[in-house]
Amino acid sequence: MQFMVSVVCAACLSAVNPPEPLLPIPTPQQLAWQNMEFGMFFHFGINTFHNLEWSDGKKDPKTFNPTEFDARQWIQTAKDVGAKYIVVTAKHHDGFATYPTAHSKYSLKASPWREGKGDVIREVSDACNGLGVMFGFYLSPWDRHEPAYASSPAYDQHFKNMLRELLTNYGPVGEVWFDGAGSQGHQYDWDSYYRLIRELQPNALIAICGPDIRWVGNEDGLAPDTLWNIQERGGNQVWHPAECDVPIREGQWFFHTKSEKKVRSLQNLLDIFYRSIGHGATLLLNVSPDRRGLLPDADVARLKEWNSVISETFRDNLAQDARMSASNVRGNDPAYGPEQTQKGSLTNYWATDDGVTQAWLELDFGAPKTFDRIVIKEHIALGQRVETHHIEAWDGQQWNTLAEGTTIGHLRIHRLPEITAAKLRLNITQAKACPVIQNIGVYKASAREQ
Ligand code: FUL
Repeated sequence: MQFMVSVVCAACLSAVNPPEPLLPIPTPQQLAWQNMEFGMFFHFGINTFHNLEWSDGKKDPKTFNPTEFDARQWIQTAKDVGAKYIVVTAKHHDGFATYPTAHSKYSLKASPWREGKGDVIREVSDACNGLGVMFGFYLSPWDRHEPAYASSPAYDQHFKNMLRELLTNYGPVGEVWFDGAGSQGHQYDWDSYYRLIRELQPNALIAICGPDIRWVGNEDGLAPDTLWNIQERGGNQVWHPAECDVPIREGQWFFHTKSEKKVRSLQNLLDIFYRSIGHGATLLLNVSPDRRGLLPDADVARLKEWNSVISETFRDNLAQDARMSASNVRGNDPAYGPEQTQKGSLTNYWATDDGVTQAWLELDFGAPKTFDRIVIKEHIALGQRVETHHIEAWDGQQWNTLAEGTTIGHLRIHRLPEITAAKLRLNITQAKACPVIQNIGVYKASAREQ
């Protein structure tokens, strides 16, 4: 959910020092990625032509033959529904490369598609660059075709050869997705893969089997209610934000004919939105290109419907015109005052004095307003702090709790039963250090949400 960005940073102009970062904090690349919130996953390869999720590395490359392949349709659709990045399969577990690698015969060079001269990764990365969408690729470590897989050192070399091609021939790469599936018992020299990525694409984030982005732990698109970006790794606290990957057709990452009924319902996709992005994670939603090489019409229609409902819900922010107050303001300086959360910016925030870890922020609408969605963001550039909070509304006589929550992090959306109230409070009850709140939003959900 994007708030408007204002460029003037109030805290930067203040004589009062900003809060010290609470370590660990995100790298600039992680922070930029977390602000993206939503990406699209594309599984496309030999399996697309066999109604298979996993194949054994023996399917004939001649069966790879999309009839109307158009990567711009994929990326334009992704962009139209709000995705800021994509991840495309360059090689799945079957070993079939969707680009003309020099290191395996099992690729689209051996297919009839464009007489073996096509390159899915080229066209997808070009479309991304043309449309301003961040490009990423999936390269399966597990390989059921490659004979070198039997020997770890030989396979490490093979895998790095492919990585090198993908990291040098296709422009900027934002995310490299290393799937852990099928690799039980195999030794990989992960550190050497990471070094190569850092050397060739220093801005690329390494996801899942990697240090920059973690798997949320399920394929349902759901993040837990309490979501910390901070994780314990090898005795250290590190910033390791979560990505929720989920296919739009239940249980199917690759295209299958006659499976349109598996396209998730609008309400299911809305629930996924609230429980992934709305819990502070990033959502990577898989849409499988079909045998034409296009995103299927039914899936595209559902995506557009979903996006239009979300846009409608979050169009009018009632917090924008509210009178703001707070129990504590850092240094009593308006540069850290609660009004800063109304600017909808990435750099302005409300903060309390050091040592003040319980505080409230109040919104006075001046007249009763009806709402059922509350959006809160921490300024995670300075670390993740809030441990517990709740939302209260004033009924004319007293404050009543509408929702209780734990972490806030990059984003927290509370779905409430519809309520009419003139005043609302965000009450922070426990935090690791003084809270730093970047935005707050109050909305009434679209009638198309149930
Ligand atoms: C899993 C794989 O086995 C699936 O085929 C798919 O690629 C999914 C994203 O990750 O581990």
